[in-house]
Amino acid sequence: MENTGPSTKQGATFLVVANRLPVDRIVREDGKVDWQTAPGGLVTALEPVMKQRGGAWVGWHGAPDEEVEAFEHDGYTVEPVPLSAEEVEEYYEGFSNATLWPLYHDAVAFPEFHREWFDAYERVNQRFAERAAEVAADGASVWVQDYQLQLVPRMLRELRPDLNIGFFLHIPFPPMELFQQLPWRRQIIEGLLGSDLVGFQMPGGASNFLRLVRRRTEHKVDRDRAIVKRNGDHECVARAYPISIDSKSFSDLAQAEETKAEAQELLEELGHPSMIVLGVDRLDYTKGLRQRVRAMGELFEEGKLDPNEVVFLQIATPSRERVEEYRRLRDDIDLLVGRINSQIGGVGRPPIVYRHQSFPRATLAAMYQLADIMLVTPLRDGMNLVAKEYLACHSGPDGALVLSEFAGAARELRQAYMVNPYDLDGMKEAIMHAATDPQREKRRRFRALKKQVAENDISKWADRFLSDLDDHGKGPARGKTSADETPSMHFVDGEQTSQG
Ligand code: ADQ
Repeated sequence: MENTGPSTKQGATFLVVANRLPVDRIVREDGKVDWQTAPGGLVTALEPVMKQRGGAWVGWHGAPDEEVEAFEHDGYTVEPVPLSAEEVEEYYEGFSNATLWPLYHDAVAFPEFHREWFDAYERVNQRFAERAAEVAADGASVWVQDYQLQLVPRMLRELRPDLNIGFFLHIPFPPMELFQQLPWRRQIIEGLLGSDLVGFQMPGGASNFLRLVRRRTEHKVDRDRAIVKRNGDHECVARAYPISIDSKSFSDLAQAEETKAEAQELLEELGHPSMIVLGVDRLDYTKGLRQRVRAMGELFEEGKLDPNEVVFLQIATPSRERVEEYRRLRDDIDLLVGRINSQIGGVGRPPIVYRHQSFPRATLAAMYQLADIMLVTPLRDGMNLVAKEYLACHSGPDGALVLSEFAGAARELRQAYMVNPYDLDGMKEAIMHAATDPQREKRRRFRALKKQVAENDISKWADRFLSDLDDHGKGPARGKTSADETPSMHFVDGEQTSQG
């Protein structure tokens, strides 16, 4: 991948615009200010892209009521956008995480609709658009990220019609029947239509979106694109680009001597069990933790898994703790794990080792190395990078991935042991299947899965998206080619689903 976007005096020729910067500003106990990598899938995915391409990353720095100057970081410019405490509450915790997040994830929690939250969302989106407009060079490519910023593409196009504007949604795009609940559905669709290219994790997301455009707006839809008639026509192409990870750097990390030593220490701490079952998630109700812990608890209770031999290690990163649903989930999991451990455990190590904390990437890699079975069982997930990280890091030939049908990753990782996380008995069966499958069969599945992740990494994903953006964009920095020259499908196969 060439370095297409250094910052210049005239502005950056490549920009990422995301709610959060890849680094959080933290103030240490001694008052010293420091920056540390922000957790979450978006940063894991985009940081390597940015390091390679250079340019500018526009986003919030994670601390409210604070203006921070732009600075250089890892070869690109960080452009912090300020948010007030009230905006964090209404735009971020409110509209983004208590309205859009549950609505886009099959309404697995009840979405709340408040007009003042949307007002804040609009105001903050405008601020992001203005900052991007200020720092982008003529004809630059701007890549807007995720559900917090869906109004930015249109706002940005109005400010800077010369730019190539791409948008990528990291979470599912819901079916029309659900999306239509949203009182501000028209603004969101029009916001996204400001893009030259809108990317989704799944083909179903792209078709859900185009169906809405056809039914709910006056714009024409032709195959995979909407023809938007406003301020001069433009075409907005909608396609699937399943995201991945920097596979090589994860597998190198897992192979490093320090990581292997850390894995040995961990094994010691766990008392050398004969089987380690692992879960790694942000503590989020979409990740299916309640169901997973119950399934494992029942397997221990019924004696199908021996607590002296098997340990279930569940890591949950604290997340969105000021949102009510998340606090409730945290309490539920604490209670559930406590109950199971007190009923089943002996005096030694408990059957469920639960850690509610964030770990350095090297420690996660050590855990992935050790895990005989990886449980990834979300109720709904755009992709789920943890599944791919496990496959990149686990080097033994006998790993096993138990994967929810409702994770985007299930579409590519077909050799996983698939589960419907709502079906507790089915999930227990799949876990036992993974635990008892003959070695030959396990190895066959695992080899195929590892190959998939090694061959489809994050740079392939970014290159595909950005080269399509170059093809469809209209800025003078990139030549426009005939849309018909580009193959219209970029996903693994052409199957269409109703979920995005
Ligand atoms: P997330 O919902 O954040 O991402 P996921 O894709 O699983 O979900 O990424 C989580 C990231 O956080 C992983 O890189 C993982 O290693 C890291 N992480 C998890 N637990 C951790 C811990 N205890 N300590 C440190 N790091 C931890 C959103 C969408 C996903 C989509 C991604 C990328 O919801 O569906 O895959 O964006 O598009």
